[in-house]
Amino acid sequence: MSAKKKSAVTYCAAIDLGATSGRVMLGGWDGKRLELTEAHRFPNALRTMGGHDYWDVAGLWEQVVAGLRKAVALLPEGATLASVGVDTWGVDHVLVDDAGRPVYPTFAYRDNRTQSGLKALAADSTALAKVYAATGIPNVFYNASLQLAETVAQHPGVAHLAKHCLFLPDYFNFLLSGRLVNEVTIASTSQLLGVKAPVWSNAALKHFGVPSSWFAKPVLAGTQLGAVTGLDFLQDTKVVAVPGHDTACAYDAMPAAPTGDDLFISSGTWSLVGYESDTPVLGAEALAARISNERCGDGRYRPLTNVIGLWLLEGIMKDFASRPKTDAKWAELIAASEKLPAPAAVLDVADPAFANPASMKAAIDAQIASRQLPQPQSLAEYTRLICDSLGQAHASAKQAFERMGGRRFKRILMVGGGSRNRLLCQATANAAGIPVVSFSLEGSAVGNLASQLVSLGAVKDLTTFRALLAPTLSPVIYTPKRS
Ligand code: LFR
Repeated sequence: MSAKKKSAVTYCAAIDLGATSGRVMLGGWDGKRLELTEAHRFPNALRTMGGHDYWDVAGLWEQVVAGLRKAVALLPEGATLASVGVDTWGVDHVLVDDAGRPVYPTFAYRDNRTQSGLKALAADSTALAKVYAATGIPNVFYNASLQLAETVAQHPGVAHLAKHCLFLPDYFNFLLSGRLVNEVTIASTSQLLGVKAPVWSNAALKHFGVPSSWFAKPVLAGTQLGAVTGLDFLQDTKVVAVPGHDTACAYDAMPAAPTGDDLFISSGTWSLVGYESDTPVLGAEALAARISNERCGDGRYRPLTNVIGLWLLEGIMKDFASRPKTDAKWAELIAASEKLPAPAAVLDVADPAFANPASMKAAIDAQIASRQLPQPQSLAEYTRLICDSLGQAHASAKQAFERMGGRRFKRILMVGGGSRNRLLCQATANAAGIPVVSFSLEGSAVGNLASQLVSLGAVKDLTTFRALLAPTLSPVIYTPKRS
């Protein structure tokens, strides 16, 4: 037995990469309470070259290493980092050879290369229904299935050159541990994983022409991949394959009632509206409502709808030189928007023109002109219109889930950046007619840490973690109001 006294606090690092920002969070768990410290935060953006959009994967890795160094520097004297885990946005991937060397660039999911595949599948209702029945994932422009189909069609040689398809968290896990593993939550964003059992769907792989040899049977979240290799400042730190998908992590962090009548919104660049379930929601109506049956870390389902989210607000800000640059200015903008009357009509936020426009203002104005709606005159008016439109879209998703999933939701739990936006929370409560409980929580990072703590045996299970987390939070409750 080691003579060293074991620290009463378990320290883990969550590497949480989002499409517009990334962070490394240090979590300290004393058996009852999670202390979160932001070790490192950095901006992220897709890079455009020659008319295509890519991720700077090497740049992200550099930030991950810088963040881990800072996390270690924050540890109290004598303490060590027990483990690290990585979560990222969904669908994007690195094709590697047997040694893990990338053989193809990593495109960003907003790149337009999937447009023709998207339209072709949308036009073939038989194939669409077959793919949905096989995978439980609807036809969305960013799907890894469409991306990989385009890669293989454009460059057939890649089918031989590449030996593994690693989704981004899988790839960072490889850089940390040397293990080439696919994790289940991130695999489930691809539209290539089976919806019945969490194994790759031959029907989907065949439909998209993607080699099945690229994928290994996905591991459940919480699987330990061994010690960090190759970073001299980390000794005996384990790499845990946490839920690799940031949305799965955010859902894990929800201090949900065990009765199952909470609807979840992880509100960030996207608004991910959904819930946890033992069964998927399938069929023609679910496909028409674009319900994605993604997986939880333990293999259960997260039926959810992907609403465009704060991407709209982030986009409109770029078009206004007067955009707020400090927290105080943000608060002023939100206060000014709150005072405005509710807009006469909301935006159709599912408009494909909002996916990756050169100017979000121009895209919004075009919809407004075509529907002959009143033209917003100021940034406050756009902000109000966007938040009310998102609130309405959240409420529509709730209704769809109640109808199809046979549930009745009593509350909406909100985490992520948008949970700090009063206007958005109130608009959601008003449109949905039930309270919104907002947690101002870095949901993905907390869920990432929860998975590590359970894997290390520092917490019994996720239910226990949620029960211990809930009383340590200070939620804000928004009750529905008539505007
Ligand atoms: C959110 C998210 C969504 C996914 C989108 C694209 O960050 O992971 O869940 O649909 O990004 O991957």
